[in-house]
Amino acid sequence: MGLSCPYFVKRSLNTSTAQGSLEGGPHTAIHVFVGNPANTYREDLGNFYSAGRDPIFYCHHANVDRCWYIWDTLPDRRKELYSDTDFLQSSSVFYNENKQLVQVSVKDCIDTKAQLGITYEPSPGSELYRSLVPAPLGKIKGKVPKGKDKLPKGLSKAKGQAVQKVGASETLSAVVKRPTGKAAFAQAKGITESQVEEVLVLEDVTVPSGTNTYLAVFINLPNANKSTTLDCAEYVGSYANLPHMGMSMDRVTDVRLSIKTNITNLGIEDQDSVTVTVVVKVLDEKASKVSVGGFKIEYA
Ligand SMILES: [Cu+2]
Repeated sequence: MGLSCPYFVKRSLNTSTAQGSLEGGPHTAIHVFVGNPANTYREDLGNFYSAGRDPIFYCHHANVDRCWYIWDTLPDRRKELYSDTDFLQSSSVFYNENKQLVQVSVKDCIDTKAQLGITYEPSPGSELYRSLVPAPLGKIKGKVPKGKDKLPKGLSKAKGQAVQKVGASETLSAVVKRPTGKAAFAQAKGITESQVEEVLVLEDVTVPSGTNTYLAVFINLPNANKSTTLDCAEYVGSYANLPHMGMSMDRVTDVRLSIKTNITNLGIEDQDSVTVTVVVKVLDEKASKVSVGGFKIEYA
């Protein structure tokens, strides 16, 4: 779907890497929200090393698997073969029910039904979610503010690759151009125009080591803030970071979020650009700053 990238530590700004949207968004957000801020390292669920001590860990990860399955089996999803050998051969080591270490690679468990014997009951909640068309909140519906002058006071505008700091109580907005040439892109990829995804990329999102973070991203809602509801047409998605005690490295990653259904639900297909607003909803007091290197929108 173009929402993911090879998953490795980003060592240079020329390297494109991003966590999967499911992992970096709803998966990690639960860790951040359930972890106890009264504990030094937000144990149990809020830190990588201790998360497995919380019984919720197992329900939560089973549900993440279920979300993947629901997405993977959507009838209208663009099917792409899982062909990347780095992905298929990546593996983890677990203890089995007999206390023996076993190594399981992605290719051994990618087909949950055939390889693991797992299926999921159809859930009325999933159907509700699939058919949900959230309403727009913004008063600027149908109009994108053009340029810095039109952005509300107090918001900074991202300039190219310049690093923008997003503080604990701040938001960051930028006017970002949408791509052109959808027909040619579709033709080159051998898909129909309606199958082309439009992906918002927050480039080089940098989270200082040991920081619990939750960022919410909106389009065409420059006044969005910490209290803004997420069940609106402007809400695009989220990115959360889970610290790992003992790891002293800033995390740098691109965050890729599909804005295709937002564009449709907002009725702004004919607009050349959108206003992107990043809101920090959770940030450790211990942490200094989170920054975003730049914004772009591309087809996938
Ligand atoms: Cu987890």
